Amino acid sequence: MRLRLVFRRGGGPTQGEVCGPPASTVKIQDITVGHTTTRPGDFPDEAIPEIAFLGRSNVGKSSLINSLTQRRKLARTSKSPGRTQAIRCFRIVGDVATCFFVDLPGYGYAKVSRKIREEQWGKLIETYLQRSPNLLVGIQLLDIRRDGPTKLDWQMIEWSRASEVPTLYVLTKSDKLGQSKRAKAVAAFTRALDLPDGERPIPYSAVTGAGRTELWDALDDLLRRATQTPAA
Ligand SMILES: Nc1nc2c(ncn2[C@@H]2O[C@H](COP(=O)(O)OP(=O)(O)OP(=O)(O)O)[C@@H](O)[C@H]2O)c(=O)[nH]1
Ligand SMILES: [Mg+2]
Repeated sequence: MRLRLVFRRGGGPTQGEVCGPPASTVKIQDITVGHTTTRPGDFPDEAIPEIAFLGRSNVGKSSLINSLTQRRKLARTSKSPGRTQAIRCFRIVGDVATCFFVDLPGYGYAKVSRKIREEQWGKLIETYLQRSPNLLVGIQLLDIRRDGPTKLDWQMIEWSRASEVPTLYVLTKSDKLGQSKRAKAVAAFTRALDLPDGERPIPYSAVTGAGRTELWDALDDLLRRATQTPAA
């Protein structure tokens, strides 16, 4: 039986809201590699919530997917940027809901020609963000070692905000900073992103797993709301 989505674009809950019983860490029962495409508008034909991972090339999108699922080799990671060129979906069967994790190609990869970046990458991502019928939330990844979002990050963030895609912000590679620098970076990004009161980006390390429970709790909460049966 297909899950019925009650989530609506633009009307979604925000990261800081509390609703229902406290969220617990999602238990994953099964993971399979699903739909993969390089064609704009070619969406998965299964209507389950999609969680999309957005961020510049090499920021750690594929590593975050592997860390959240605790599968080391699910999404391909690489030291050389530009590894993920296609939209790749992973079907996650959890105890809360079944959903797709969507690994998107990173932006800002200098070696890809401008024409390809604008005509192919741009169309692929823009069409996905604007038209994907089951996109539940975008996870915007930002490197914690920067002082704030870069110019390209801002372009992406403005795109998501214009498309009314609810967004969670994750600061990657948090193991690279000591505790006090990490706290300062979280405060700086919170200010720069102008997040509503009580919300903050989640510092995450794919190396140590720090941030995993906090991020899963936020996703768990969104998935519960998206897949609950509406009252008659
Ligand atoms: N220390 C540390 N390194 C990380 C972390 N996350 C990712 N990396 C490293 O950063 C590099 C890029 O990681 P990927 O996950 O492949 O990045 P990506 O965003 O998927 O890159 P593209 O597919 O090119 O867009 C790899 O060398 C990872 O090992 C982290 O939390 N801590
Ligand atoms: Mg990748």
